[in-house]
Amino acid sequence: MSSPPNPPEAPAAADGRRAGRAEGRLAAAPADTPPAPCPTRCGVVAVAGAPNAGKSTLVNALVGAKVAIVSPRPQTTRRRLTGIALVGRAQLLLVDTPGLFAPRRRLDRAMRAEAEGGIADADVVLLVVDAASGLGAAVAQVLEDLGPPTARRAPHWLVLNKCDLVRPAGLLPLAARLNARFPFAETFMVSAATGDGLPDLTRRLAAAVPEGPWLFPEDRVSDAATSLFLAELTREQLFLQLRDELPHAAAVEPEQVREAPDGALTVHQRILVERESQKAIVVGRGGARIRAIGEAARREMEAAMGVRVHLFLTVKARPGWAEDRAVWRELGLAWVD
Ligand SMILES: Nc1nc2c(ncn2[C@@H]2O[C@H](COP(=O)(O)OP(=O)(O)OP(=O)(O)O)[C@@H](O)[C@H]2O)c(=O)[nH]1
Ligand SMILES: [Mg+2]
Repeated sequence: MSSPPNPPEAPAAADGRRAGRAEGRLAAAPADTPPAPCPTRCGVVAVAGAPNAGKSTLVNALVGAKVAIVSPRPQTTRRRLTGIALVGRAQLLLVDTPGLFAPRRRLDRAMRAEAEGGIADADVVLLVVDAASGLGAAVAQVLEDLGPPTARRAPHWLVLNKCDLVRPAGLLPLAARLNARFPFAETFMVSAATGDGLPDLTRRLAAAVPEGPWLFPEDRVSDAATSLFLAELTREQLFLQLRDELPHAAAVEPEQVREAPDGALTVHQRILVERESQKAIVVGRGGARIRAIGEAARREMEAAMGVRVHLFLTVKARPGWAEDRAVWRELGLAWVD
């Protein structure tokens, strides 16, 4: 198995930056040969697909740092997030999108609008399909929603993910069935979890994005504000530690992040749920559950930021938070009517 192209040797720092990216990228040319023109490239790569296909895992693997939260449950990602990868002279802006599914709530509609916006703005669209689940109803719906390819639209590439979970013999027939439904320009077989197949994918992406200046400083790994990223890490624990519909009924408000002179962060966040009964579950007996959530989230924060973190969580039952514009602003969500 090969490793991801940007090994996570340099973790994301406090403001979504990464250290030590530039060294050793361009070998110095001998003095008597004129330097060959080597323009930079920069482009937007939308990472789209059905819920739970492994889109966020793929973005993290390509960036080489954890920028997006991941869970075994569908509908983990709620808003668009750009992870930034450097491949040689190319800057890839990898837009992680919420999974495409039939919306019911306003929040679902917002997630879908975020995903569609990400696809519309892209230079290349990666359609991620869980190879272990295959061509089920959710993927069929996504393919139908894509509609016919047109000359104006960005090329769509099929990425069969989770190939570590399936027998290789099953992959080609699955790829053929998917290509019969939509004429993908390219097909890749990868495992975002093991990194298998990713070096080839990144090389091809780097060649496919247009020439142009980089849009972000080279040490950035994501476009997210630190406070929102830290709130996402707590929300990830809600998805990992709570059952049934509760994670979908919850949000994490990033109330305050303060940095001490020694770099340590004091983070205050508020978990919002819909009902008092849900609040009781999140808090747990004697506060055991909220302590476990806070402990795990704090460890993730310290790993991502490389500094000590003091995390203070409160839980509030706020009926109708998902219909409240002011709360959406706090959460960094774009309101949809
Ligand atoms: N075995 C295996 N598991 C994977 C792979 N990629 C992702 N997963 C797992 O699949 C689950 C879903 O991954 P996510 O990255 O959260 O999926 P997503 O497409 O972003 O999901 P939504 O945001 O809910 O749409 C997690 O449990 C991941 O660990 C892979 O290549 N192999
Ligand atoms: Mg996701």
